Amino acid sequence: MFRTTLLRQGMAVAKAPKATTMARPMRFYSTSQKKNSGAPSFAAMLAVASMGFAAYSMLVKSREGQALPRRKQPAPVSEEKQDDKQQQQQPAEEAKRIPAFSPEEVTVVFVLGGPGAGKGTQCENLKRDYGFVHLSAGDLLREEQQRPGSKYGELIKHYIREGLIVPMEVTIALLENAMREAMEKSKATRFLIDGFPRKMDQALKFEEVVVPSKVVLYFECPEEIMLQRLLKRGESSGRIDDNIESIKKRFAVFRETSFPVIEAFEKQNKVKTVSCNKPVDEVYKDVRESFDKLFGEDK
Ligand code: UP5
Ligand code: MG
Repeated sequence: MFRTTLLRQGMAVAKAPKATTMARPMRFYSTSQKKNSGAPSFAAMLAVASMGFAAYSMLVKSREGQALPRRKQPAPVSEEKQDDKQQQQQPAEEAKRIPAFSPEEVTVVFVLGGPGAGKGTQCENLKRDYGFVHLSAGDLLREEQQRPGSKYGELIKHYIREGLIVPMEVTIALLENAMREAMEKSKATRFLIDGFPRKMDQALKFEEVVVPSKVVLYFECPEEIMLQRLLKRGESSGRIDDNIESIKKRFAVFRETSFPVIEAFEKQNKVKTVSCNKPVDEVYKDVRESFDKLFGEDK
């Protein structure tokens, strides 16, 4: 629905900012390296802000009239006495409630880690074994970028190539719509949100308007290893960001902007860290240990 509405809007594509930071050779991420990863111009900020407002209006509109899992409300004492008019108003009011989904009914695991850490690879294993729906924010953005007629195509392409973070309104709308689709199609209630949130404001907004996350799975990996993996994948992936220039920018943004998100979740005791510097099967063994405790058959 977001996509259809998007098409009808004819909104101008924002002139996107350029990345200004380059990666320094380093192995580990620490709290002492926080810097601004790009200084957008005033015009770009204005364009993004108006795009964000429009995207959110669409998101709210897209919720109207949809019956999906939401926070359970205690029945009002006078429920049986409500007149017809009041009863007609209720569904529309409920549809606008935020967060959109109840954390008691919908489980979200944020899967985070540097570029090439192995998030997508491990999510596919988890999808198979634990009945999760795997939603990669990067895949959803690439799909939107390639969709013929997308008003956001050029903007997304620029941000991805520069390793920058696409304005959250676009990503959150794509994620929420994909969650709804999966709920409608297969009554899905468990979601792996791969590669999102990458910025603190994204984390706060998603948890406010969509659903609070249950746990954060963090794949820890040295940059040198991730670099080798991405360059190897770049030989055949066709991804516009699997080249040395883009990879350096992606690393810098992860280090400076995305890693603090993991640190913030850590303070809430929500993070399960798994080292990725070993073969896929061995990494998965460690992931399973955490998931069996959290989501095993008896859970
Ligand atoms: N591989 C995996 N595990 C291995 C292992 N244990 N041993 C040996 N090899 C292993 O794996 C990468 C490669 O390594 C593969 O070839 C794999 O076989 C091998 P993969 O599972 O794909 O790693 P992953 O962590 O998913 O790497 P990816 O490149 O997808 O991570 P990114 O976070 O960089 O990419 P994403 O698609 O999430 O985002 C791309 C861009 O989209 C971002 O840079 C940003 O511009 C934009 N974006 C946003 O703006 N907002 C968002 O919310 C999300 C994305
Ligand atoms: Mg991935």
